[in-house]
Amino acid sequence: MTTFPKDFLWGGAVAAHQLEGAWQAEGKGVSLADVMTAGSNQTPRKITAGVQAGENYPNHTGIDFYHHYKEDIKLFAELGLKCFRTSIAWTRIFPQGDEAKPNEAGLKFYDDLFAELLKYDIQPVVTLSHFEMPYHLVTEYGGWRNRKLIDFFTKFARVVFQRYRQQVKYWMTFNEINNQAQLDDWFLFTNSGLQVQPGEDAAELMYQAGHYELVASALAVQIGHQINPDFQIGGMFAMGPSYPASPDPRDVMKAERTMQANYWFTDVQCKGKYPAWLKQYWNRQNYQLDITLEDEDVLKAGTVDYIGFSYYASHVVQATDAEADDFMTQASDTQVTNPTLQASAWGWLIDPVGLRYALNWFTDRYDLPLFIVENGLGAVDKFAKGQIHDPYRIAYLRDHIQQMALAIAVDGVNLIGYTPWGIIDLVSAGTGEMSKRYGVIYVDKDDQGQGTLKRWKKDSFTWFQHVIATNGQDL
Ligand code: BGP
Repeated sequence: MTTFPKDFLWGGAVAAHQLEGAWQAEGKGVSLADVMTAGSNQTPRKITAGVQAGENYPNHTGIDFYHHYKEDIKLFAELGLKCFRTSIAWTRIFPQGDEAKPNEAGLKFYDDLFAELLKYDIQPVVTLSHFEMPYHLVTEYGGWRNRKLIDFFTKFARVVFQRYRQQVKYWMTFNEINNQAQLDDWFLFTNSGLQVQPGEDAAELMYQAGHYELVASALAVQIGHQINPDFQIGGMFAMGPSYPASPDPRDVMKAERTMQANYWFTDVQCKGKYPAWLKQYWNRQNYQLDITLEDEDVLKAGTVDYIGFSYYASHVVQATDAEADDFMTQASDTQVTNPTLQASAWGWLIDPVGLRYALNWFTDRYDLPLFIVENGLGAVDKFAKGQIHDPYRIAYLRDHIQQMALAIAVDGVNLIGYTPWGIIDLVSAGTGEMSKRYGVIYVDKDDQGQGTLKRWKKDSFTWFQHVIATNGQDL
């Protein structure tokens, strides 16, 4: 059975704000993540109005990757990684977001980081915007509700494309751009820097901001290809398939609606145009969106080269009478449990077959190369005498890799790589916890920010090392 191609990109994924720390080093500006406190499974993170004294901001220190990256990359090399997905912190390059000139010290940091990776033949894979835009763009411009953001973002993109045109081949524009479709306050803020004001329609605002991001992304694709025609520039989507709760056709329709409502961003980035149902929906809602004919041409000309996506869990949805044609009903309102699956300690349903389903769904719909740029299990690990036994993580990764192998060998899916999330423990984006760990490398730091920051290999490190060494043959 042919499974993983010879040049398959086994890797690991992180985002700058979740691990670098050094939040004020060498001119770095304040990002969205810098104004979010630590939360927990029970307590949501607070978004504070600027950095406030006396609050706990875990992203300020992360795991201090900024000062430890050489030692960490050495471990990645030992693990056998072929690629490493990270983001470039926008605030290191343009601290406020609207400056005329970039911050040279910030650019230099990524010169050094990428050089260190390449020294070990580890390819950097880069996300341009991963929940960490400059906070100044929120306070001064209202985030992505403002068309000016397109210029600020494309300027940032041009600068880093130009600077790293020899070092980086695989890029992604916006991390999980589709999360905001759920209209959750946290996602609206982290994705788009939006804070809904009294009297505003959150959905209309999200559509407007999303449109500007899509235009910015399409322009970035074009700019990138001009700078280096070999660049592969992808979209990045949060994929969590929605299954119908029963064979009742209304549940099946509900699942279809939920998929449409969550993946129209993907339609635009891959097909270059909005789906028909969405335009009808905007008309029915009487939304007055600023979408010009020129924008539509930009979207057409800036489709992505591949689909990057995260996959953690699937969902089950159930129809309720009132909502048949309301595309904005949040999936979570009508989610029901799935008795066939186990959940993680954070309630995320563990569904390896759902990953194969997702790979097929993307392929059937868009026929583009696929790159799984996040997947993994957030769990509490026990550290004892320098050892971390994490068979649950090994089982999770193994089961998902098995489904990837089937999708390649049986279904003919064009899957180019796999970068498990949080390959080294880092700050959780959703809760700000350190104790929600994904890594195969353990970092000694707790939720209160205490610890030596020493790195330790978990059992999953040795296991994943062997998986990569055998190109996924021996799981
Ligand atoms: C994705 C984000 C990541 C990441 C991951 C795990 O949504 O792209 O930044 O953190 O989810 O989520 P969490 O950290 O909340 O467990």
